[in-house]
Amino acid sequence: MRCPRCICGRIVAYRFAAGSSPDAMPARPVLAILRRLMLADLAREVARRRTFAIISHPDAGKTTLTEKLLLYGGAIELAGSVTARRNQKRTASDWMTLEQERGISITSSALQFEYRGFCLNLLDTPGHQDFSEDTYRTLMAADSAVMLLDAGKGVEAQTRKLFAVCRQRGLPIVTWINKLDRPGRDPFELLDEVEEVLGITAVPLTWPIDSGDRFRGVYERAGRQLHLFERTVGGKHRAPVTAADLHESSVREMLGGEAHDQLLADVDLIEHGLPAFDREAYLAERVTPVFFGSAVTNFGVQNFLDQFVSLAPPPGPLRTESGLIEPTAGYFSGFVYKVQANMSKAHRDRVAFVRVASGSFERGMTATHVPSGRVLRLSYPHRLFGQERTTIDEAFPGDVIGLINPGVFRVGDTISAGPAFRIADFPRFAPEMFAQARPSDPSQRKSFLKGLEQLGEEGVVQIFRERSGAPTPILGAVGQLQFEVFSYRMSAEYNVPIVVDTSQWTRVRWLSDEDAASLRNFGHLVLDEAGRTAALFKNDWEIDYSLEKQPELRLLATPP
Ligand SMILES: Nc1nc2c(ncn2[C@@H]2O[C@H](COP(=O)(O)OP(=O)(O)OP(=O)(O)O)[C@@H](O)[C@H]2O)c(=O)[nH]1
Ligand SMILES: [Mg+2]
Repeated sequence: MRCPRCICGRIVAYRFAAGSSPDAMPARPVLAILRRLMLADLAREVARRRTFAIISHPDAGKTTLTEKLLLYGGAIELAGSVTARRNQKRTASDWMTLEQERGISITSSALQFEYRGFCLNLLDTPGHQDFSEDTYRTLMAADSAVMLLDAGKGVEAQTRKLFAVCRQRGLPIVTWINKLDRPGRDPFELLDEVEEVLGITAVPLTWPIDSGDRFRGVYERAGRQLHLFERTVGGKHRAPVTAADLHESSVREMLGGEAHDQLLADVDLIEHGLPAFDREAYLAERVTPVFFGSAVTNFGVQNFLDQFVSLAPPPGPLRTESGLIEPTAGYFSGFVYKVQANMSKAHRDRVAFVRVASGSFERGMTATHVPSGRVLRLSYPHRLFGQERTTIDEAFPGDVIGLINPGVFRVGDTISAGPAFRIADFPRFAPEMFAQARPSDPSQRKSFLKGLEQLGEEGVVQIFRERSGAPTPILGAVGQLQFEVFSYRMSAEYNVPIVVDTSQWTRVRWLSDEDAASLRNFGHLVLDEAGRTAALFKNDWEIDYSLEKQPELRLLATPP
């Protein structure tokens, strides 16, 4: 007499174990017990979840580390390689053809896997600044972040920006210093740089044993032990590891006297000269714990994962315009942080990535799409794994579920089976580049408009229309690469080669219809995707001049 859903199954068993027939039980106490048990289950599921984003400057190795975490989590058997040759297995997270051709991440992806009783939701993000809108929004869905540094380069420009966004969002940050298998900078110098440039105390939890060709493994502070690794071909399998004592003679023989002396001196300095790690200070974003390793050879990945699951915070409350929503609130709620069209050739559809914020999600449940007020039955939820998807029956706070988007969901939308709410401070970017786009073959206008609508909904570029009614749309982007991705995907996914003519506008300001009518000097009037009026300007000077001549104008840098 088990219900197919695990929670109810346990209740049925409980009721019969208590020796009473279901009919004989008074309805209310049973419901109260059921509710209590469901909430206890929910609290347990929340406590074992870790939802985190991997961030860094381009090329530091985020996708490679993602792949290795999946390998150690048992979610994949063989790690692909970003640089893999054609026809070899590719990484799970860089699934888009364009990503594989260029070896860079263009779009963020969500991957879920289990590790030692924890359920991890890993969000790989693109490092390139042209895609930072996607990265910033993905950070809305994360409870903490892993920041990668290239050991040869230290803190780079884009890392600084992303670190600032994490700070703003209140995300605790773990640091992974990568590429130790290459000649890199001195580890102490790197820690100093983190502290000076980012203004956060860096406390190493592991320490590299030598570097470059001679990188042999890491010293783990928690167990005061060395973990010595062996390389595997192409880093495709887990690296065999042996634990050893710092002072063992075999270790000295293996490393050589000089390197061993250096390691002893380093460890002495770390243990006696640096502050002890304090998890509360990490959660309060005053401290970043630092791990050293090499994602490509798998060195240090397991130590990292073992410690990360107990360090990183479980899902926290969601900040909304009407206050906080706790993950253990008794109703399902979530928000869309991303929309992606045509993820697989087999399913030419649009998927909304929803981060569950509170309550349990069950397949087939109904919830209100807050912006439209429509009640939706959520019948086909998916678990996403890069490009792959499987239907799921339930999900909990911290999880990312994919909902097939029948044109309803837009980025930033909320869904709730309880009270309606809106997210506070959802990141919105004003584009700084504009271009006009048209199909190379005018007879393909219908397919062109379909692609325009779907890729616009996804946010590949922002779409503006001429207020005058002229038919050529204007694309807005934060960076040039967005136009290239748009053009590539129009051709690959909608079969419409297009011509993109870059225009001279670099600024957009939103304004009321009255102000638009009175605009005298500069400002090319357009409508954004939601039909709001905006004006395009060539530069800041044009805006300043307009405001000087018409001080009554109200020009907004982000949509109202
Ligand atoms: N030597 C060495 N190379 C690495 C390591 N990790 C990654 N790489 C290489 O660095 C390059 C970039 O790696 P990715 O994982 O794509 O970097 P990414 O940070 O995801 O890049 P974007 O997503 O485009 O920002 C690839 O050629 C990797 O093989 C490492 O530990 N050691
Ligand atoms: Mg990547």
